[in-house]
Amino acid sequence: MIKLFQFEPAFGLPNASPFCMKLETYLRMAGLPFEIPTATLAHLRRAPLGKMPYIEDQGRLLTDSSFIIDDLKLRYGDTLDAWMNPTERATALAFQRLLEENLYWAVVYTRWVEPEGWKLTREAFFGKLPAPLKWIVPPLARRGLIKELHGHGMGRHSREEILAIGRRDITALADFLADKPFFIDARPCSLDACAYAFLANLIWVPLESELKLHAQKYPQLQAYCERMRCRFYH
Ligand SMILES: N[C@@H](CCC(=O)N[C@@H](CS)C(=O)NCC(=O)O)C(=O)O
Repeated sequence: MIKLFQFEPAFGLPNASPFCMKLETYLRMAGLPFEIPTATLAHLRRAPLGKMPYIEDQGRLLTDSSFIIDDLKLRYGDTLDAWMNPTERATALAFQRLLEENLYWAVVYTRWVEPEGWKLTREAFFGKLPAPLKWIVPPLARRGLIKELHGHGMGRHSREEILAIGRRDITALADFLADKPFFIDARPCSLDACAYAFLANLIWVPLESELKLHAQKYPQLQAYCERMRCRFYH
């Protein structure tokens, strides 16, 4: 059975990491049996690229949610995306990149840099660490994330600019989803695993960030998250 290594559930969500929640959602959507070994930060030390999620399957460790999904498709069949035409595939990839390579960093800013977000993030990811680690690790991790934000480029912008970038992405997602049940069509595809994980991590977290407030202006995004939850987490 596939072992899924990820952070422990937080914020009332399966995972506070959108990448972990994306992979868990994909496994559920594809109907692949998996188990989640007791989540602990110690798993992160075994992670092949130092990031979660990763899986252990048939004696192999695989990492990166997208590479894992590609590998699972090859070995267990592609039940979710096989129906898509090249234009739909290209569109799905473009939205995946918007979520993972751009909106993600605006969300990281609201969670790791803004003081209200940091309070919640600190508790969600490090709340269970024993002393003295729970005093030492969080500020180091936060410093690392701030460095990454700077390296990505997002962190070089002002707060207002970062929020404007995030709001534009959210508006694009809402406009493209419009009144469709799923992102590409009436059928869910693997982009929906990603979109749901990122949107739920905005709309359903107990952090009243400006990005959450913006996302909540679009009833279709809320209805979409509800639809995905009912269909794949029951
Ligand atoms: N491209 C990776 C991104 C995974 C990722 O960024 N994971 C973050 C959590 S959201 C992580 O494990 N960070 C821990 C660290 O950088 O130390 C994927 O798709 O799996």
